[in-house]
Amino acid sequence: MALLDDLSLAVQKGKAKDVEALVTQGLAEGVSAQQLLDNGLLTGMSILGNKFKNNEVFVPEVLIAARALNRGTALIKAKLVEEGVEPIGKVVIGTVQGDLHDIGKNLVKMMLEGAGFAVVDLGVDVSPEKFVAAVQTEKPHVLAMSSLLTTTMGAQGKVVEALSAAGVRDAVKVIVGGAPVTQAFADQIGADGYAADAASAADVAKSFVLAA
Ligand code: B1M
Repeated sequence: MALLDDLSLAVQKGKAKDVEALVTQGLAEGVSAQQLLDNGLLTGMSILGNKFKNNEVFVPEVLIAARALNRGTALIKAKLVEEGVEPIGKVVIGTVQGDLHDIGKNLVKMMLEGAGFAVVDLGVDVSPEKFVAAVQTEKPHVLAMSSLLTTTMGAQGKVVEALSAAGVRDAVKVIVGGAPVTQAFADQIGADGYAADAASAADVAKSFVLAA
């Protein structure tokens, strides 16, 4: 579909206004939010990601593209999140210390909100202390952590340890994810759940709340 190709291209070029216009147009024409996300926005980022890997583009281009992508997902979120629904539970979410990647984390947040959760977003580069403090004050059902770097995924384990040290490990279910994270890694650090993608993260969080 031409609109989805144009959307992918607009993300790659970091054209935020074009991204906004194309997403708005797509929604008005009845293109599903999922299609706009998977076949437009994320396709664009995936193509750019390969160029980044091959040193054909560099950090500034990727950063500008990420901002454009986030403008698009904000519009989609408005479509996905139902109005006036009572939250089914609360989630605290963040990207771990040392890690600035937030596109995947934002998608997980969006899916959680779409599934009816109230979400407290701590942002990126979140220290174990900050995660623990948020669990103590917000009292969420689920703590969700994202990590995109092999060098930062270990910080997820540090957060689990910090929760235990603070005596609040049993007060919350911990879900981890992000490109380098696996079920085996989640088991190794003592997380309660792992999800490979944003939609599955929402399913796992829901299963914890429904089982409680
Ligand atoms: Co970065 N980067 N980056 N980067 N970057 C990667 C991750 C990399 C794979 C690129 C590469 O070299 N091939 C590589 C990591 C290598 C590794 O560790 N294995 C890398 C690197 C090396 C770096 C720097 C070190 C580069 C440098 O400075 N030399 C640097 C680190 C900065 C830091 O964090 N301290 C860096 C910087 C950046 C930018 C700032 C430029 C930018 C981030 C902008 C932003 O996020 N606002 C950026 C980007 C955009 C990427 C790529 C291109 C795209 C990542 C992305 O957003 N994907 C990425 C290459 C790639 O993936 N092709 C790359 C789309 C997103 C939807 O996917 O986040 O995986 P993802 O989320 C998925 C799942 O993982 C899952 O759900 C989502 C899909 O539904 N998921 C969860 C995520 N979190 C979850 C949590 C859950 C459950 C599921 O439960 C709680």
